[in-house]
Amino acid sequence: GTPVRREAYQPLAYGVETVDLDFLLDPKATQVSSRLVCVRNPDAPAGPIVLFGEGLELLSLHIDGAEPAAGQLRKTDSGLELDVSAERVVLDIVTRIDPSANLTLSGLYQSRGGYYTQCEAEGFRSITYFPDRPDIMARYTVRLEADAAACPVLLSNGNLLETGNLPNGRHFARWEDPFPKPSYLFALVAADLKALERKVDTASGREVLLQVWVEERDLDRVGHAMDSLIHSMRWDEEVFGLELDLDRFMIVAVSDFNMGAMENKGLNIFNTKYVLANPETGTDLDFENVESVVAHEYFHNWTGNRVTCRDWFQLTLKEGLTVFRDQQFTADMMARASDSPDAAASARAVTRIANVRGLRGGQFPEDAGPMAHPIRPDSYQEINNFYTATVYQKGAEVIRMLHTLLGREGFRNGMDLYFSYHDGQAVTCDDFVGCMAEANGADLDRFMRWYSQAGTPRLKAEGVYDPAGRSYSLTLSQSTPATPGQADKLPLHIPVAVGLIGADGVDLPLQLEGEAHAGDSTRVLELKDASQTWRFTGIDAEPVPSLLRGYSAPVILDVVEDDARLAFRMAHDSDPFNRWDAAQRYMERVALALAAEAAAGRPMEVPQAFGHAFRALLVNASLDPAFVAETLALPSEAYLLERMQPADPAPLRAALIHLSRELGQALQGDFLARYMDLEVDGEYRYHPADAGKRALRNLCLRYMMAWGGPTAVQLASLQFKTAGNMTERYGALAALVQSDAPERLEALEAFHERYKDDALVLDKWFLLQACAWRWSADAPATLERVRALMDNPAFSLSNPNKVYSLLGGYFKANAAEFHREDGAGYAFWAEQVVALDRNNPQVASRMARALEGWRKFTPAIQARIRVVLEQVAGAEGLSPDVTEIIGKALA
Ligand code: B3K
Ligand code: ZN
Repeated sequence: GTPVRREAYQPLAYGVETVDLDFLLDPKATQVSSRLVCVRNPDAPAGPIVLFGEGLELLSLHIDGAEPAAGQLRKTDSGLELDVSAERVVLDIVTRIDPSANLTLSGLYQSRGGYYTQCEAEGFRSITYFPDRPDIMARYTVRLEADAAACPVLLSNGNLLETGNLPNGRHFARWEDPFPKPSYLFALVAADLKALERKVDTASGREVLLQVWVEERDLDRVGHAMDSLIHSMRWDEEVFGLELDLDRFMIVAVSDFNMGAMENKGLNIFNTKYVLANPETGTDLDFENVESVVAHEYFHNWTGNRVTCRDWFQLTLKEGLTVFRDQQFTADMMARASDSPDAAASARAVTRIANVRGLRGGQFPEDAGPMAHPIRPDSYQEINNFYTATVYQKGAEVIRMLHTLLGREGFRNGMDLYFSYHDGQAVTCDDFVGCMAEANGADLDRFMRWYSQAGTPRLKAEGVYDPAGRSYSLTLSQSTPATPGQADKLPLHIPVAVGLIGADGVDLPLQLEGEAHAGDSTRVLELKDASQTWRFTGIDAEPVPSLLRGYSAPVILDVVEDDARLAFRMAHDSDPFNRWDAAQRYMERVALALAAEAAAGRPMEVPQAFGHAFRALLVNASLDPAFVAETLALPSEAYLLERMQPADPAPLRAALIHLSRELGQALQGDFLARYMDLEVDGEYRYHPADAGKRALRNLCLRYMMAWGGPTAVQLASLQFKTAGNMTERYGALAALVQSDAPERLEALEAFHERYKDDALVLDKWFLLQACAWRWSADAPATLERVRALMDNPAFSLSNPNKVYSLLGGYFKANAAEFHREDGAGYAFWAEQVVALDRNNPQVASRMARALEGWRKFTPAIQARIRVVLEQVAGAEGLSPDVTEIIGKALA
């Protein structure tokens, strides 16, 4: 379709003051009655009342109680327009919809016999006619009526006013949300659910009711979500002074859901994956994810709901900020269990590392491909395609830079000002940054370019030591590559946290030219021009720079560092993030060099020095195991493919297999020793210290298995059989899947048998097989396995979690198998994208995106991919979602 443009924003002539909804829920014929009090917006140009509607059957419409006059009501491409002259009119609209036929999982749909809604971004318009835009904020009351046996629980936003029984086995409930909200935050649930409940006091002493609603059989898996919710409430009170504003806060878990969760006011709806976790079914990572998604949605109550977005181009206003908040929360949760400041710093770094891994593996490829867009896009064809890593993850990095530039207190002052000016409003990113600037007397004009420029900036650093002057000059230069529609880029305002390490491995105190004395050993330099130089004085010998500490800006750092210097920083950098980064850079260098050898058909050899640097971290028992696990884990293939020019998955995979195998073999004794002494005794608890040990232990097991000796197979089998929790069981299975030993199939089989009725655990089983590498030439090909798994009774193309695990795992996390030379992976992709698109365009579009970065590959690979891109482009009845992705990929 025609793109929507940010510049074209116009307020609507009529807003809505109150909405009264009445739902007569029925699987095939749900009747929705809506009464809207529409009010003329004095700040908007004159115009009709605009109502969006999609796939609705209009039963009746009355204006102030009367039928519309001739010509007063018009049908448009997107809904209805109504000409009225009064300042204030009451509309009564009755529509009928068919939830059972709605497989898009947007709007009102059914899942396992219950009714659920998903309205962000534009789902409300497929429930009823409405000015469905985030700048239309109204107060809602909702009446729900449904079959009492099938749907004993009836929920909507806000406070419960009344419930009652009706004839014919029906019942009803009435809800009222006291806060004005945009339609995308509307929600209802009618289903057979049970709740875990807690009553807690807010900081100001108000008692609030917390509920987590799940199917009865899942009640033993909700404790962690409830704890996470309570921790989130406390954190937002303590760190931002923000309290829950409702008397009741509900979380509902549903197993058919397009994304992670949704922050509907007072009624968050979650994918079961981010609610349910107990030691038997969830890994440490699941526990961590539940905690951070619960926090994320809860934090939206202020950053998103109380202050919302004026239009969807401003999405990062709420998403970037809320991701930043949930990242800070997770870091605090990790650190609070630590027993020393160093341990706390390392724990925080582990969170930061996970954030940055996500950014590099997910956002960098997006920013380098045909979908590259600024965190505040200028146009889109389908808004659902713009819930991206750029808007979310890079958006969070932009907020983090503000935090770095303004400091913790300055940032908090900016937040306070933001709420004091904009509570209850729908605003823009300029409004947010404006508050940050005003509260701090800061000039952030140049900083705003982060909102308008796409592409990952390159930061180049060159240092020159002057022995005579005892000074060290650091020159930082920046450039941003061209992206689609943006040929020329301007310099950005980039905070670069810098330290200088002395020859003894200890940080030097830093004194910039012109300063009276030395200060901290990490300094934030503010690069604003294309190139700037800073001179550090009082430096007795050439230092080793440690740049971009804590990853202070979302850029690619380009600095000449030889292997020895990387090994030095791996051993000594006092900034744990940079210590990890040094290890990753070294590993990347080794992996890409091996891949080049493999591509050229030459033998691969792992440099000894790398093995030594790797081993030094492996055997260092004074380091936090969680941190060590991060430093020794391979960089993601997605990220390495981005760094490889041209990208070529097969030799890269060969290199990674070779590297893991060589390390596993050379360091077998060390891996085994660490494996043995990292065993966690006692009952499972989700605790960062225990989780760190399990993570490193599982990593050791995988390296041992990569080498493949009999001890490895024995250990993995034993761990698999005796595991007392899912982290250990799944860790062992993941290791076994790397081998060709018969134990591999036995374990997969046993796992399936044990969990065949457990949807979420089976998702892991599907994922593991979809992502499996082939460790030997005669291992069975993954594609055939994936196809066969689609016939498993537990698999379903209409359940997004299943699709993300099996198909998403194969398309997005198994490059060497997906890009197999005969093109069979691509043909499978085309077939599945088209099939998915018939029912669920959002899920189809996510899968379609697996090939958008096709131009980074070798010419031979590109030629094969072009064929299937064109094939999908020519498919009949393609959704706008997939059309946009494929169109941009081929442009
Ligand atoms: N705001 C939702 C995402 C909605 C996606 C719509 N396609 C979840 C979140 O970011 O918290
Ligand atoms: Zn969000």
